[in-house]
Amino acid sequence: PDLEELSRIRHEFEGLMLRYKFGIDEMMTKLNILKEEFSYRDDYSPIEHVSSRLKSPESILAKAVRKGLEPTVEQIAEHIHDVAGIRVTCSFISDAYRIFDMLTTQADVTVLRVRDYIAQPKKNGYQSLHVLIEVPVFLSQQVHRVKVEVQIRTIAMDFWASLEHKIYYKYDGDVPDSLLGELRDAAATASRLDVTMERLHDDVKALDAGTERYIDPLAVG
Ligand code: 0O2
Repeated sequence: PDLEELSRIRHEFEGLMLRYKFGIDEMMTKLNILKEEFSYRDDYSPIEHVSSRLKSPESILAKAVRKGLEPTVEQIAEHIHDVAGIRVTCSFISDAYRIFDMLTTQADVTVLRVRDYIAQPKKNGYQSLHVLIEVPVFLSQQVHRVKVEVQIRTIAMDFWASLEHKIYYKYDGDVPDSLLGELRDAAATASRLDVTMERLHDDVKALDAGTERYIDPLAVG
């Protein structure tokens, strides 16, 4: 391609990335609203932490090659689903599903795909609830429906996944068997911790329910 063609491709790609950034902005607003509402309403929020990332052009191209795609804007938009990524960490498994329900029932959110690796962990032990959604972004001339991958997981799942991710990249995907075994054990330990913490949390809630009557401040007036 000549210089003019290259500059057109570059401009088109920048436009695509900008739309994904706007998709992230929309989703971050939704999650921050929920988080602030929770901290106003209760002294406990089911959302511990929210982070976002826009996949780098290098990772997009690497994934496109892996999937055997042409590196065009159309192919990327259609087949790479995690250019815009949001990660929500929660304290408890039930909170992960609560946040999932709150997001996916919002009127402007369309659910394209759900992968529940909490109910069905991956073979390596990975747990997380993935939902691919589409959210409208209102531009001056048109409305774009932007795909955003939301990963919802507990703190324990997140702790495991970040270390596993580092190890995976360190060994370039070829992790020694002994380490894989230890990672699977660690995933089982994290999962047991999640179950125990959830039970303790339920016990405390049951105790609280016996002593307090809850009044919803946002429902008053
Ligand atoms: P990074 O560096 O986090 O961006 P798809 O092409 O969407 O049909 P894909 O991409 O395998 O298939 O989708 P899936 O299963 O929803 O996983 C996408 C993302 O989930 C990954 O993105 C990771 O962030 C996370 N993930 C999935 N499996 C694992 C795992 O075994 N360990 C860890 N640590 N994370 C996992 P990327 O692009 O692979 O990586």
